[in-house]
Amino acid sequence: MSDMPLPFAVVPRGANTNTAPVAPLTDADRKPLTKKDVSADHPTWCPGCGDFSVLALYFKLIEKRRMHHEKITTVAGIGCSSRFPYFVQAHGAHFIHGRALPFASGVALSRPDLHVFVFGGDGDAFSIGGNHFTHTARKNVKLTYVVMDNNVYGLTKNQTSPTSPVGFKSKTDVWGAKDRPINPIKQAIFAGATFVARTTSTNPNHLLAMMEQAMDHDGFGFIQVLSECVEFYPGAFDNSTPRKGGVFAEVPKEHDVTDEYAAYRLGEELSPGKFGVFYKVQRPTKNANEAAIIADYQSKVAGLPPWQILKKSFDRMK
Ligand SMILES: Cc1ncc(C[n+]2csc(CCOP(=O)(O)OP(=O)(O)O)c2C)c(N)n1
Ligand code: SF4
Ligand SMILES: [Mg+2]
Repeated sequence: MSDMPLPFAVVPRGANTNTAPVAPLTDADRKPLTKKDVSADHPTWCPGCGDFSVLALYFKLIEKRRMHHEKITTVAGIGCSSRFPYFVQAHGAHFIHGRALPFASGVALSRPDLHVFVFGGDGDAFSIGGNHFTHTARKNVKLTYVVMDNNVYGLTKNQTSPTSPVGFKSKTDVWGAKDRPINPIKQAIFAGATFVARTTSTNPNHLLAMMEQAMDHDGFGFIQVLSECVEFYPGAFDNSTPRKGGVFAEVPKEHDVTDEYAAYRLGEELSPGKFGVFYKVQRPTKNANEAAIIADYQSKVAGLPPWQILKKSFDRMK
């Protein structure tokens, strides 16, 4: 809740807390943050991992959209991809495996001045976090969820993930995976996401464009980023990488992004499928719905802050 005092001080990592407070600068007065300003620890990903590209484009986005430290919020679960917040010199949380979305929802609902970005992997999103994915999508919480899909569990060293194709050999499927993989695009549309897109770490301009569009969307934005795990599933996305002989085919211009069934059919295409925005509609967000409830209640209780309204509700339940 925005006006509830926090029991701890929140400062960007590396910030000098001893300096006297200065008057807040307007965004126009402030230089855009460059990669140098927002890079934290050296990424510990394997050389060649697709996740590097997603991080580089996130830095570009921060610079291009003139986001500043106090507004950058990067949340993740657990996995190689989920190490993301460690590498961004701003506010963020590396949360529990599969539980990034509930945490991020709390931030997004209580801090309407922020745009929350959530990064994670295919296991994090669709396996252990599958139920959270469904419910965050159907509630249309305003945030951007970027799933770096490498079709494998990378951090735990090569287990079958929910997006691994049939036949994929891993430590958990030594004779080749038998189970039908989930289709993230169809899953997201079906669950109720209001912005659904696919991109790839090998096409930087496209990846940046998708992140920008998702950020501008007023609702739950989901992006599937094909991001190769060079260690445990090399070559997984060669069929969509032109320099490896693959085809990068964009969503046709005539596709109606508001047509749920058309989006679903387009999502049905087999790998590599199309790239771009499959689905985009406007629906009331959880944020707007909650804000309306709070405003309505505040009008009846002489402007109490949200946390006191909550406290009163809990007291009534005792
Ligand atoms: C509650 C819990 N269950 C299981 C694990 C072990 N674990 C850590 S990461 C991971 C899977 C990571 O795969 P994915 O989300 O696809 O991310 P990637 O490493 O491929 O980027 C698992 C099973 C954990 N850390 N916590
Ligand atoms: S194990 Fe795979 S996903 Fe993890 S850092 Fe290495 S290449 Fe990337
Ligand atoms: Mg993975």
